[in-house]
Amino acid sequence: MRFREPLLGGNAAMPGASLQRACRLLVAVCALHLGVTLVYYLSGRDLSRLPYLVGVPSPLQAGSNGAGAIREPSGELRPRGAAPPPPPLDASSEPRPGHDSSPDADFRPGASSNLTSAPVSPSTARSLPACPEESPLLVGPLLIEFKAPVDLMLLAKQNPEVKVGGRYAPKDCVSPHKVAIIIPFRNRQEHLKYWLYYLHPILQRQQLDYGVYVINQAGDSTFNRAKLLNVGFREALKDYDYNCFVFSDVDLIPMDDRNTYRCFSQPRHISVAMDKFGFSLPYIQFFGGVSALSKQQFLTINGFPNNYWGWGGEDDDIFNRLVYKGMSISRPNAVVGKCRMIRHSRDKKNEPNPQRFDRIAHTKETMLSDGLNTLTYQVLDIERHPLYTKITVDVGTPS
Ligand SMILES: [Mn+2]
Repeated sequence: MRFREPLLGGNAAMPGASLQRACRLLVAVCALHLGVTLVYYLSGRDLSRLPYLVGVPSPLQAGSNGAGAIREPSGELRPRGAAPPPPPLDASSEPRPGHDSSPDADFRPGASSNLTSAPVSPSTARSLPACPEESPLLVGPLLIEFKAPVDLMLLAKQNPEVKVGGRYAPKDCVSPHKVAIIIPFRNRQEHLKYWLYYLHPILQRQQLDYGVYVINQAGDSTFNRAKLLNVGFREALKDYDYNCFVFSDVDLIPMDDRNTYRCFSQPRHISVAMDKFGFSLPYIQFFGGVSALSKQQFLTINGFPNNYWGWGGEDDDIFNRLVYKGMSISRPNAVVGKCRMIRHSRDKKNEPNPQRFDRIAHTKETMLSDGLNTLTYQVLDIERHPLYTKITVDVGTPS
């Protein structure tokens, strides 16, 4: 600093006017260089598109991020919880720019990956940065209650960024978490409405690239939760290259949006502190309610068992499969992991399964001969609703 003062002051502190002029020139060149570098940096670090982007406010800077990020969470802390993100400044955020199929792709903000894809419109081609490790949109504890009825039409309007079939991906960044949420289902439309009401805003704030799949068991024979989950895994993969699967009961709602519905290096148990169990685990091996497995983790255990008919046991079988394959369970803490279950009476045709204890005792032998590799079912119907995809399936009857 001290060296420059005489220069900038213009006093004849230095010997020789020509030397002084040369120094000024040098400073000017440096300033120009700095300026140009800054422009390159701010224009999305995409060198090839500089001429196009200069002077065009990038969506990242131009408010959609800020406005969305700030307004959305503030509404969420209050009872009117599911206040949706405000309507986006739509910049043709059409389906997944430059999608790539590697499950754990490293989404660098660099331009190269997108330049290799087919010619597309400028806004689609512009490379998005990777979403941050932890979403800045999270608000923490949520008030969850089941009083006011939910209007699905209104709810869809409140979630304008959710695409038909219940698909969503962040507009401003690329999420590495391509999550299919699989909900085993039969005759619980009222519960589903609450689930959609609370979860869509949460999942969007978690910056996940997700889709919601309701797997509806046709007919009225005994319910088979685990088989429906297997069906969901297989059917969702026909839609999109999901790399993570969250398996959720329809009546469980997280009470804290820091409990991220995504996958981890080990299988994740998500519903670790249910109100039903006094906000703690009923037993240490408990893996029921809501859990998340990466595609690879799911494949490693041959999926879930297909032969647990009626209530109970299938979650313990899944836990055993994971342990036998050398995995451990990842969990959030009991504060972040709090969740509410919608109170209900036992469903018809979902009586406790008397065979469950015997089956759980033999997981090690049965897991290779019962699972994804023996899964058979018949899809009867696929409905794409605004906030979810409903797949009605015939899973057969107990043999
Ligand atoms: Mn329940």
